[in-house]
Amino acid sequence: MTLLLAPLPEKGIGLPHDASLHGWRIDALINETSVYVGLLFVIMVAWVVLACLRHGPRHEARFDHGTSTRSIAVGLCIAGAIFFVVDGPLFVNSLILARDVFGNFAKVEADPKSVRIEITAHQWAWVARYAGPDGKFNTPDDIVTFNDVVVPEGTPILFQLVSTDVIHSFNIPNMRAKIDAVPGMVNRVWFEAKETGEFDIACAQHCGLNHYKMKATLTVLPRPDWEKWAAEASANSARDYDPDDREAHWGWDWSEHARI
Ligand SMILES: [Cu+2]
Repeated sequence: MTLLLAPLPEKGIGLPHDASLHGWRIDALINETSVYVGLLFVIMVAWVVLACLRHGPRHEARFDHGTSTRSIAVGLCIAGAIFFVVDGPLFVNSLILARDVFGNFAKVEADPKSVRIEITAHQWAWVARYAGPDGKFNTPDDIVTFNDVVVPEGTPILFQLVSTDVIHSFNIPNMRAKIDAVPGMVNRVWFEAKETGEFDIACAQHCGLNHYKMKATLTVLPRPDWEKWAAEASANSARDYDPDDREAHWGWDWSEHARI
């Protein structure tokens, strides 16, 4: 098995390396936001500088309480321009992305190649469960890993997540995937890796004293290598299966009612 284990370099001060198929869509929204925020910052600073230069100590102060028709009209125009040029398009584009890509679970669920993984978050670790060859969770051939998620490249990976204690957040920056694990809910997220390698999984909600320890590893393998890994891991699980170890049987039936 050839495996690239060296962490990918994170160059510069920009976003983390994007190793996912659809990550560029998120990056485009972030970059668009940054451009508008930068532009507004420059306009505001120029405005303040201009006001300082024009209205020095010898200039007689003229002011109102912002209740004049002119003040209200100017305020509404600026707010409206910002909303329709900046917030509105960002909001609409986010909704379109959520509908067509990141929230389009029906399409990913229907793909026979996709890999399903259940994640249980707890203070302070991630436990992952794969269904194994029978396709059913909580059976002897399930693969269970601890702080270690192994997935194939070029395949949609579907996660359902729960938490047994407090709110955690399953965050894989290099895959632009992030979702909270909330007690009492099954949440979900998906991504597709476009390259092999090792990537960080972190918890993005401050979840207690040892929050910093919730670091796991995502390993992306070429599909044939992953299939070999899964077959071996499943055979090991089936051999070591203990029907009396009830604590180990925490999996659930793949939920139709999972939410984003
Ligand atoms: Cu956490």
